[in-house]
Amino acid sequence: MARKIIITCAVTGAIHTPSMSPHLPITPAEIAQASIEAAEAGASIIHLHARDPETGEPSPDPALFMQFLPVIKQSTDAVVNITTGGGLNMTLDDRLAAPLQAKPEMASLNMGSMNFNISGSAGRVKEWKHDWEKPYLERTVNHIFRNTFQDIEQIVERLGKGHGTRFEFECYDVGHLYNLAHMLDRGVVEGPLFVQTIFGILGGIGAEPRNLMFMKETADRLFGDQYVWSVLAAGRHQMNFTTIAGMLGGNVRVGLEDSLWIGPGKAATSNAEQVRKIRRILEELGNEIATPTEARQMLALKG
Ligand code: KMH
Ligand code: ZN
Repeated sequence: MARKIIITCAVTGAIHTPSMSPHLPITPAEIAQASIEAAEAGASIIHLHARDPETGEPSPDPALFMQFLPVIKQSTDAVVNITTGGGLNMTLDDRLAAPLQAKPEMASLNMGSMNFNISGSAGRVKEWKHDWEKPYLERTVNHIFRNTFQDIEQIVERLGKGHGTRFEFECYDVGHLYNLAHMLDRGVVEGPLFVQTIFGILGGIGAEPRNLMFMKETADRLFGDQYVWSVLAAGRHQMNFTTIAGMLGGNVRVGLEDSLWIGPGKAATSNAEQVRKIRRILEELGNEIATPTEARQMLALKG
């Protein structure tokens, strides 16, 4: 089979706030609709967070996830990937609550503790629509995104070993690749590893093409043929980084979680618009896009 590119779409996340874009899906119905449209546009994996429908604030409440997960499952064949990164100030138990209930094929697994600041991805913040937004974003200046070795092992133990969920390993810097290699060496995780290398989050490695090459070369050395490479880049770097990654043999992630833009100075009006754009670029350059079935094969998912 010729190599096919997996497109992941991360539809809402926990960083951007409703005042930054009227197109950010917030309610369960909006998240379901955005996911279905993204899958129809060519995304074979949908990465999901939930939000409080009243305020838009990120929420770990499994009841909210359960309002959109079955709708997405019924309407698409896409792989459902639930965050374990959650949002600011959520405990590990909060972060695990929805995935433990939903037992998805895939969940995110963040490979190290770090500073994590909105500035890397948010674009411009002009006004605060909800009371929680300003303090929420200000908290990032003294916030640690906690992912200790013990946290990582606990997520693998409870979700991976417990329910057969496989992971999108989120690596925001070179050290995170070594953390993952350490887990591989100790037999905590096994291949094929879906390694999501992330560029342009303030607190992680910057969005420069030489860093993309360095992360890829490091992953090649550490994981050899035991990994499947994917790339996301925050904000305005999203489309050019994913294009380069596609041409270098990688897979790609887009979506409004990672960027609110569709082009220079132009806001994206939907997740599907971003999926269509990267698909168009990659197909124009001679690549083929993976179906959900092909993505499941490439990543050894439980289906
Ligand atoms: N917001 C992305 C840069 C997670 O959900 O676990 C990383 C992410 C984290 O997707
Ligand atoms: Zn996420």
